[in-house]
Amino acid sequence: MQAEVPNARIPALAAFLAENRSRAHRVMHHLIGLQRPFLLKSDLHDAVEQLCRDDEQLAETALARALFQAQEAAIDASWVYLALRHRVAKWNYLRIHLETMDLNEVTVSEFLRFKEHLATGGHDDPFGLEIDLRPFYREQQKLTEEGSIGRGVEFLNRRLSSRLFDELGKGDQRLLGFLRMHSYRGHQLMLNDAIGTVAELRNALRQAMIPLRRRPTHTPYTDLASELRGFGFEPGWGHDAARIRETMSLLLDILEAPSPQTLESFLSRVPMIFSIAIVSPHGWFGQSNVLGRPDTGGQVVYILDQVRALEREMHQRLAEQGIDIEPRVLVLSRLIPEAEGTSCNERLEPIAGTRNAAILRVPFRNAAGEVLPHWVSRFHLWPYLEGYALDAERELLAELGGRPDLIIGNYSDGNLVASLLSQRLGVSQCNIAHALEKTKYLFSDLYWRENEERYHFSAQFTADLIAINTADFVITSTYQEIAGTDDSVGQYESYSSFTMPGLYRVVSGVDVYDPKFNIVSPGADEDIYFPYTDDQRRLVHLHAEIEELLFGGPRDGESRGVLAERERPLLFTMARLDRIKNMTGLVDWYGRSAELREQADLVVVAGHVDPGRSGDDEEREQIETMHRLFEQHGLDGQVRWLGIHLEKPLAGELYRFIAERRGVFVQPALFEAFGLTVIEAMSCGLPVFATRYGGPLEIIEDGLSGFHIDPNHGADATALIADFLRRCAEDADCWRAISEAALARIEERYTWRRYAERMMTLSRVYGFWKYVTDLERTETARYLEMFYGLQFRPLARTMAW
Ligand code: UDP
Ligand code: LCN
Repeated sequence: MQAEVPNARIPALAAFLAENRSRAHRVMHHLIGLQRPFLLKSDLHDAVEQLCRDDEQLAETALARALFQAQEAAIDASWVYLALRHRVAKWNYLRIHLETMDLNEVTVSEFLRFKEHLATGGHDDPFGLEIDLRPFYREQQKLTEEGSIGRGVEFLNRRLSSRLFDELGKGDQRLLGFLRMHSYRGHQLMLNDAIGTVAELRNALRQAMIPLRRRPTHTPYTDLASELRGFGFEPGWGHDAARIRETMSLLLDILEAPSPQTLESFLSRVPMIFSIAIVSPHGWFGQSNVLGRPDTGGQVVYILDQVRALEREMHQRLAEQGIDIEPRVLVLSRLIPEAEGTSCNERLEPIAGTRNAAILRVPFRNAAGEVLPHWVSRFHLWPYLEGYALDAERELLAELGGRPDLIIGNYSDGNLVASLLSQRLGVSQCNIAHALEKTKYLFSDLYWRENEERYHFSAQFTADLIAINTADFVITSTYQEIAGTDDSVGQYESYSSFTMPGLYRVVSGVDVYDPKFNIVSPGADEDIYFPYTDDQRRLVHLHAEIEELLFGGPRDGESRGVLAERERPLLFTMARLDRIKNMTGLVDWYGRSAELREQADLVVVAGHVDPGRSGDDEEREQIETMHRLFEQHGLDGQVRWLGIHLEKPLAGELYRFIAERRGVFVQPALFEAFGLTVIEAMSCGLPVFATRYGGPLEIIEDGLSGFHIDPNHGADATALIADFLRRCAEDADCWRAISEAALARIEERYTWRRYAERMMTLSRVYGFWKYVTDLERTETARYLEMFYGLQFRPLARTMAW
C-alpha cells in the first residue's frame, strides 16, 4: 500500500545522507559488495550489524535505523531502492542515488517497476498491467489502529449501529426489509406483512410485550404463536415466552438507540443460517486413512471439527429461537475415482459425530469433459475449477433443496470456487486461507516464471486476489496471518503490493485495515486431544500398539531406525513430508547435536519411508534426503522414522504417551501458517518447541507455555531443547510448569466452542451488512470479473489438463 502516514525516518535519513556522504558511501558499497540485486530484511540486518562492528556509532544513525526498518532493498549500479515498513502494513518506498546520495520517495508502482527491471533485465514498463483496488475502497470505512486489525466485526457493529440510528431517524425501511426477508422453505419467519413501517413495528412490539409479560416464563412458543401472529410476528423470536421477550426488547432498544452490543446480540438471534456449504476441493478429503498424505493435513482436520462445532451451534440457536429445523452442513470436496483405499470415490459420506452433515464429492473433468480419475496436486488443479464450480452448484442445490445460507471457502482453490458460487447464488461468502503460499516460497512472485511449471503461482495468486476481494468476510487463525509482526510481513499483507513481471503488477491488492478480517482461531477436538493426566479417559487399549510403533522392530517398508533404549525421553514430531515442514531439517540438527542425542531419542511420523510409495515430487525428494541423513549421522539406533499415517485417536494417545515420559513435541517448520499439531500437543499437556515463523509465534508464549525456535538456527534450537531436558531431569517441576501453562493457554484461546459461537455471529452481522450496503459492491465485483476473465482464465487454460 502506498504511503499515507508520514514516516519520520525519511527526512532524518535525507539529512544524514546529505551530511555524511562518505560514511553513507561505505555502507552502500558494502551492500553492493554482497552482489545481489535483492536483499531481504534478514540480509540487511546482518549487513548493518557487521558494519556496526567497525563503526559502533553507526547503529545510532538515521541510515542504520532506516535499513533496520527496511523489508527489502533492490540494488543496481546507480540506485538502492528501499521498501520501508514503518508500521504494520504501512509502507514507504524510496531510492538513494549511489553517487550523489540524493534521496527521493517513489511510488509503489515505481518501486515494483524497478524490481521488474532487475529481475528480468528488461526495460522499465510504465504501461504494464497494474491491479489497483484502492479506488473501490474509497467509500468504505476502514480501521485506523493496527491493534484493531482482525477485529472487523466489532468495528462493523459500531458503524452499523450509528448508521442505523441516523437512517432509522430518517424513516429508513431497510431494517424492516431485512427482518421480512427471512423464510424457510416458503414459511415466513420473524415478520409478516401486517407490519409495514418502522412505527408499526415499534407499536406491534410494545403491544406484544403486554401479554408476553403476563405469561409464565416457560410458556412454549406454540402456545403463543397465534396471538403473536396477530400482531405481525412469525416464528423466530424465541422458543418460550422469556426468550421472545428478550429478543423483542433487544429490537425495541435498537429502535430507540442502537448500540453495538444490542445490535450484535439481536442479530445473533435472527434465524438466518439453516445450511452451510464448505468448499475444500484439493487433497484427500475423508474421515480416515487420509491425514499425512500430500496436501492433506490440518485443513481436513479443521473442517471436520468445524462442521461438528457449527452444526451444534446452529442447532442450538435455532432451537432457542423456537425453530424446529435440522440445519445442514455440506462439505464440497472432490470425488477421486482412483481412491487408493480412501472413501474419496464416494459421492456422499455422512460425517461422524453430526446429526445431518455430509461430505459431498464432485469429480473434476478434463478438457474433453471426462471425469479425471486420479489425484492431482493442489498446484495443478486450476483448469478444473470452473467446471467443478458449475457441477458442484448443481449437486449442492439438489442436495440442499435450495441455496445454502453461507458459503465458506478453504485455501486458494476452495476460496475461488466459493467466489464463483457465491456470486452466482447471491450468498454470503467467508474465506479461510489455511495457508497462503505466497509468503512460503522466497520470490514466488518476482521469479514466478522459473517456478511456473512446478507450482503455477501465477494462477494461484490471481485466484487469491479475486477470492480475498469477493469475500464478505475472512476468518484467520492469528493476527500475524493478516498483518504480520513488527518485523515480518503478514500473509494477507503480502498481497497488498507485489509484481509478477510480464504478467501484472499489483499496486493495491488487499488492505489489511479492511473490516472484513476477523481472527477466529480453531481448537483441537477435545474428545481426542485431552490432558495426559486424565486417566479415566486415556486410551489404554492402544498402549501395546504405541509401544510397538515406538520401540518395536522394523516394520515392513514403513519404518527406519529401531530405538536402542526405551527409557529415554522422546522428542516427537509429526507432519506431512513437505519441504516447508522441515522434518529433514530437524533430523539434521538432531544428528549434529551430541548434547541432544545424549538426552533424548527422536520419533518422526512423516510421509513414506519407501520413495516408491509416494506420488508427490516434493515428498519423494524429502524421503531421499531423510535416508541420506540417517546414513550421514548414523541415526538408526536413535531415531525412529515411521512412514505411516496415524489416525487421530492413536495420534492423540501418542502425544499423551510421550508426555507421560516427559518428552516434548517439536514443530520445526520453515514457516507454519497456524500449526494444528502445536495445539494438539499442548492440549495433551506435551511441551512444544515450535517455529517462530507463523502461527506458533502467537499460540505459544515463549518460555511460558512452550518455546519458540528459529528453523534457520538449528544448533540454537537443539541447545535450547537439550537445556530444557537437562533442567527437567534435575527438577520435574520445570517440565510440569510448561505443561500446565500450555493447557491453560489452550483453554483460554483455542477451543471450538468459542469458534462456533463467533462464526455464527459473524455470518449474521456480515449478512446484515451485505444487505444494507449491497449497492456499493457492484463496481468491485465487475472489476474482479474482468480480472478473472482476462487473467485467471487464460492462465488456467494454458495448463495441461
Ligand atoms: N496428522 C495426523 N496423522 C499424520 C500426520 C498428520 O493425524 O500422520 C494430523 C495432525 O495431527 C494435524 C494435521 O494432520 O491434525 C496437520 O495439521 P497442521 O496444521 O499441523 O499442518 P498442515 O498439514 O495443515 O500443514
Ligand atoms: C493448513 C496449514 O498449513 C496449517 O498451518 C493450518 O494449521 C491448517 O491448514 C488448519 O488451518
